[in-house]
Amino acid sequence: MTPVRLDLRDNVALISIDSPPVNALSHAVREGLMSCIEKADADPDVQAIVIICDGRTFIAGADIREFDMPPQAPHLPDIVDRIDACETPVVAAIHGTALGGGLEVAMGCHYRVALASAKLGLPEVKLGLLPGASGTQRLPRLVGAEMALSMMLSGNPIPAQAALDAGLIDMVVTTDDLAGAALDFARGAIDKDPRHVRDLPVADVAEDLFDKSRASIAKKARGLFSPERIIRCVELSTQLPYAEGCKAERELFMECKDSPQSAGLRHAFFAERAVNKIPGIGKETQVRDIEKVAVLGAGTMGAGIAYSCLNAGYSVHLLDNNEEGLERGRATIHKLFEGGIARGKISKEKMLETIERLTLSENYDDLSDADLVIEAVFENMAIKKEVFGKLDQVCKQGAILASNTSTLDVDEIAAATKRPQDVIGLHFFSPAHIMRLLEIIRGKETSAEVIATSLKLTRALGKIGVVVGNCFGFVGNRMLYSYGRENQFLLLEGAPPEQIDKVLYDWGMAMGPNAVGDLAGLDVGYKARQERTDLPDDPRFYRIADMLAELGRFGQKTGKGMYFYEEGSRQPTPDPQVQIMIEKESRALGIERRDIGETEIIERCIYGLINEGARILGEGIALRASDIDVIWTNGYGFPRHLGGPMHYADTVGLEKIYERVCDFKEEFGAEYWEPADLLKGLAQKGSSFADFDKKTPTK
Ligand code: T1G
Repeated sequence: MTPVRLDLRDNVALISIDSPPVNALSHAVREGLMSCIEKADADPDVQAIVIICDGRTFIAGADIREFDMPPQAPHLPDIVDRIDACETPVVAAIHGTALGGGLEVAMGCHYRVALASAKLGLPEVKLGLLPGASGTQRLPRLVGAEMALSMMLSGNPIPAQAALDAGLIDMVVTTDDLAGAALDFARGAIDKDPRHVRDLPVADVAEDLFDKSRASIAKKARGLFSPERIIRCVELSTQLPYAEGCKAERELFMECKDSPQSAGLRHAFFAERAVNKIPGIGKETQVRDIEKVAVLGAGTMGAGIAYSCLNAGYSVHLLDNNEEGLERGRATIHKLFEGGIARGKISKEKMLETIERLTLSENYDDLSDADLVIEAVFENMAIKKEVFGKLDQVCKQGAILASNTSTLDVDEIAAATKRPQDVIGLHFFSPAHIMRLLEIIRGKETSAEVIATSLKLTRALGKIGVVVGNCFGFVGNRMLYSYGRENQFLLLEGAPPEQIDKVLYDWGMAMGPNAVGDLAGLDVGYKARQERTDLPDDPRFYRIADMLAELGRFGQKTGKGMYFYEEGSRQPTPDPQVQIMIEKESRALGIERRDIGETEIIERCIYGLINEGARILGEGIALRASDIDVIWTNGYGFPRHLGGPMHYADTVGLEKIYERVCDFKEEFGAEYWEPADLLKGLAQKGSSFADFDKKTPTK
């Protein structure tokens, strides 16, 4: 059954694509589209053609899954050029999203009409690619080089009205009858000469446009492969005839497609969609209604969580056990709204309307009608158990009791209630209103309904929820311990903090571990370690971090941490006092300091992370290796273009990783470097984490 059909509406041919879920340009769709176009253009009774899609969206691009397969004809550039070559006027009728190859097909058409709610864009850069079917040559001809560049370098879609204003489309359809409006528009175009986009000139271009663009990507797209090639293509669109520009575009597209970066970004795309597939939790799983959310604890995290819930449309009840705390929380939320107004993200009116849904109190009884309670109090087990005990008494049956704990045992917290099936961990990342990641920790009693409801809440908050099992630090923070441990040891063995940070930053991390420690606050990690009773009996273990915290050097918030910070600055400055302290401590611990190279820093920090990830996967705390990748790319600044630590391990090869872990075990001992059984098993089989994931059930 071909996913493309051709119907005649009097003298207009209606070509409809029906290939759920997003009408991606799979081989079957391309074949169907090409044959329908040729048939309609050759039919003397056809005086105009409309291309439209069924389902929730217009074509959302090439079929990304096919990029790992040998290319099959007809190829998209040929289809786009065949549409443009039609003597019969062709109109694209757009709803939902016209993205990537979908917008290229639309720009191959002579006219474009779109529903007001539609969005149009070329997001290829987010996949490490560039528009490879004439998009880099056609968009500048329609909207000018400057706007074309900003659309392709950001990858963000624009709404229909902005597309009309820019000349990308010819009409915004304000009725719901898109097909009818498009057919009328097509009939109106019959007597007009088709407007062949390929023949349009690129409007005048500012002298310094491309230099400016290159300067802007130097920081924003640090280390990325495709942005420079996008700029090159648009530059060529202003210098070369259309066909030659497309030839150059194709070559640069193939370079991007075959780059490890695109493989990493494509992995991240599908990994973020796979997190919703939880065995035993499907569309049939009951979901509870959430209207009233109570947030317990008005500190930085509590206020950020409350703000996110308010913006997602929930009524929010913020509770704290003292008036000052409550006032601080209220002030933080107001400050976040003012920031949103200043950035044009929300209007004053919308803020006032939204803040109406916020209530404050110091009384637990006010939580009795909450559908969901998110506890965000001090990271201490005794306090959390006391809080959950109280919640168990006051909250209505069926209310979900969630803890924002970042490390503590969710089952132990749940045991403080008589309803452990309604208890779950919802681990937000700081700042809670910005970070997209949410670790959803299922306890051994947590019900499928509560997990399904938490996943729905996560989507409503515009976040990515990854369901993980319960252990100390869950997935993200447990792996962070290995990464941070090696950083701490490297400091004692001879690598200055600024060297470690520069090496990992240049390698791709958003920030080095020592700068991250200062940003998050060294007191936070210190208190969490004080809570633990299972830490290694090793005087070197987080020694420097503990010493800094005990000196009150908490990082940015105290102007001093591992680094020194000028008043009001977030710029880390190496502090000779700290270096002296570290060297003195090395001597006290009998550690002979040495010069440490870049490779060793990367391998010890990153391979430690991977080995712990493999252990977590082997224990079933994470369902998929790709889930671990989503957690680290969205929660810990791991470079998205490397796909995440587990995907990166596959690109290096698990044999190599396993071998190096064994070397480190030899050199530094089994306590920290015992290879994970899963890593050993996969490496010895010549297998990969991707192979492991293929065996993970999705239902
Ligand atoms: N190819 C293959 N599968 C796709 C797909 C695509 N382009 N887009 C979505 N899917 C799958 C997705 O994996 C999921 O599957 C389901 O559709 C629903 O997606 C030559 C080189 C359109 C805004 O980058 O941004 O064209 O998990 O959960 O939240 O120049 O999907 O259900 O099995 O994301 O409503 C450029 C990518 C390609 C757009 C809808 N296009 N897609 O969001 O649903 S490169 C893109 C999206 C290209 C040409 C170049 C979003 C969406 P499953 P979803 P959603």
